[in-house]
Amino acid sequence: MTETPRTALTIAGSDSGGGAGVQADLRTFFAHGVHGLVALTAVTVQNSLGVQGFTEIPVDVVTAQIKAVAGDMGVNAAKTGMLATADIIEAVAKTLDEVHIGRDTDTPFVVDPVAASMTGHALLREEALEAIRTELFPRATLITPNLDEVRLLTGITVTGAQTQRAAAGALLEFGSRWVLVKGGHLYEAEDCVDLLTDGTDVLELSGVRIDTDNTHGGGDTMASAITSSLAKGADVPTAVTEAKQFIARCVAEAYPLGAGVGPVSPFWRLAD
Ligand code: PXL
Repeated sequence: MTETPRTALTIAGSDSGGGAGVQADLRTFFAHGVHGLVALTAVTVQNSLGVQGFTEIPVDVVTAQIKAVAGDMGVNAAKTGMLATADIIEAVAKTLDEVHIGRDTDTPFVVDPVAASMTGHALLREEALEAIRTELFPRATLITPNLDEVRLLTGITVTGAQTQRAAAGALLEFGSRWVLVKGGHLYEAEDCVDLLTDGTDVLELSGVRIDTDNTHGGGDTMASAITSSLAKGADVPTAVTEAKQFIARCVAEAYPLGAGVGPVSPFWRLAD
């Protein structure tokens, strides 16, 4: 009989274009040999040119999905992406406590604090930022904001190594065990440095900047690659290091699709 694989749960929104959101998470979990479980929070209408709108899933349906899979199949690691509203965030936080997922349990929990699409379309109602800070961060094993999200969450504009450290310190105060401040577009034409810290250990993870216009789903793919490694039992520094190597290839092999921004691609992992 075939062995049951490790499982990872994504609590996130659907991208009709298939490159971000739960679609990015599922293809990343699959590429890691991890069985993906889904609690859908919202349905976005979008293509390569941008997000045209979204509608959220009723709160009780979101929490019922989490309880259904956690109770029967078991969850080895979980992540959140687009959560859309404060009501969904508060209900997800409460449900995660009930099913024993989060920083003080045996099941790691990654929070990717998705606030907007790359094209600037809001994916979170405004009042929900505070709920992310107070309800989700204290339950998180790791949070993975990009520089725009860092600015929204802390008011700090990261312009270099020093402000990146200051932002990491400010974010840790919200209560996650670890924070990864992704350097992203900070160092034009130079290596891109991500800062990972739990307040004691500080790791600077540098990666080569890859020149591509097709970066849709990059943040989601990074967070779900980390979640995949955590589901397989890696510790946080190992999971983030492995995910950085994974995402570098996904960005290098991103493909054009549609007239706008194409998706990063985990397909390389499956090639013979
Ligand atoms: O990449 C952030 C993101 C997350 N989730 C959904 C999205 C996007 C970006 O477009 O559509 C559903």
